[in-house]
Amino acid sequence: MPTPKPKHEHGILKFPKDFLWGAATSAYQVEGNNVNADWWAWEQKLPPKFRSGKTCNQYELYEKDFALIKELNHNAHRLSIEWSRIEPKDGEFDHHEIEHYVSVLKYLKSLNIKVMLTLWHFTLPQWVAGLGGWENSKTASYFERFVKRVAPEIAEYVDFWITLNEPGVYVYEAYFERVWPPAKKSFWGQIKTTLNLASAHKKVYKYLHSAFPKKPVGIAQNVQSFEPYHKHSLIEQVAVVFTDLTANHLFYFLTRKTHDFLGINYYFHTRFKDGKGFWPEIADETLQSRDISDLGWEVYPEGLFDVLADLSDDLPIYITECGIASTNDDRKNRFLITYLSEVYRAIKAGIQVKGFFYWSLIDNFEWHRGFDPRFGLVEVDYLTFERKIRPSALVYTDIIQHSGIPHSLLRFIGHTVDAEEVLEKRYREIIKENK
Ligand code: IFM
Repeated sequence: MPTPKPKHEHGILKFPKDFLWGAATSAYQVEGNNVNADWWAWEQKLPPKFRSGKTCNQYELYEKDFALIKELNHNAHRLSIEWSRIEPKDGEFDHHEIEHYVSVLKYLKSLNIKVMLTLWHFTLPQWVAGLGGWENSKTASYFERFVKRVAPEIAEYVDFWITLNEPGVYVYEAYFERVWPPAKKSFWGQIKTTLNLASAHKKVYKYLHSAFPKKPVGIAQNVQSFEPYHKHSLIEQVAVVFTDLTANHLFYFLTRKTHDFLGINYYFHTRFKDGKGFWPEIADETLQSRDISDLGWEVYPEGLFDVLADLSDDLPIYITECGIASTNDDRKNRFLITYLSEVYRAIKAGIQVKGFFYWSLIDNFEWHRGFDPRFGLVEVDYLTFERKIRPSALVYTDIIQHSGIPHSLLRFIGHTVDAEEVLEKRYREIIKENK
């Protein structure tokens, strides 16, 4: 006879058996010493606090980090390779660095982890930037040449390819906010960059797809949940439709028919509020007393369901990034439980969500914001490079081990429950080792 459930306890919110559970990183943000990248040159002009330096030193410590992945029970991992290491000069490939990545990926595979590999995550070799970066139409061919050189050497250790990470965010930060290189005010620069990124994706997709037909290819696109502040404001509705089309759908449209899956990175919920000007303003979350991360980004799990439903079509969807910068681990716990509950809801609604990669496995270099934002499931001490598993990492592990969200964790929503107390019973060993 099955043991009856304790009173008031419901069953686990079960995810599909083959669901991918993992976390994501990018090479420049965790490896350290990427001296041939355009970002490196750019950082040298900034105060020391904003320079990546050795960041988490994952270049040397990757085995340690991958052991953590295993310990935390992830069955998948998303990471990237650094173009500027592999091709530091035009057409000159560093065999030593290719070998390094072969070792990295081989090790990850030996742990029986599904590997999702990003080929471009915001940084360019300095020589490419010197020739005009993504504004130069030849960059798409340089990128294709790089991929054709490296992919055959690493393909056996890769399960999914991501050609580009967040092309729209790159254009926004580099040409609109101008806080990333090339930090240029140029409308045409934005247009050319967008089109050249789209062309790069298409070229590389075609190559990878025919060379390695069994390995799905996609991009990781940053998508936002947009809403009008006032239900009946026409101009706010117009702003929502326009921004949804340009920010969420345009790049997919420019690269249509060259995706085997949709990779989506979800962080933002934006409300447009009619203000003094012609175009609505973005409403300030802090003024609305909403729950926010250490970066001031709103915690809005429902938006994840919204973007999944908005983008859902015939293709499988992987949530290639979703995470929170917070030193308050209770907030991180609630984040994981509530956002994953939305993923559960989406799957129940028939949306083909196949995996979730929390951003990020470890704390890392958050671009122009430096090291203060703490996104990691694992805390990094930037002086000693020591890693320490946060209790929230164990909440994620608990979900992974249940292949769903158990009742004991759902209790966190709306209540303050001491995570360590709940988890201690299940993960006494890991908690002890990390104290
Ligand atoms: O750190 C970044 C990552 O490089 C791309 N997606 C968003 C993350 C958090 O800002």
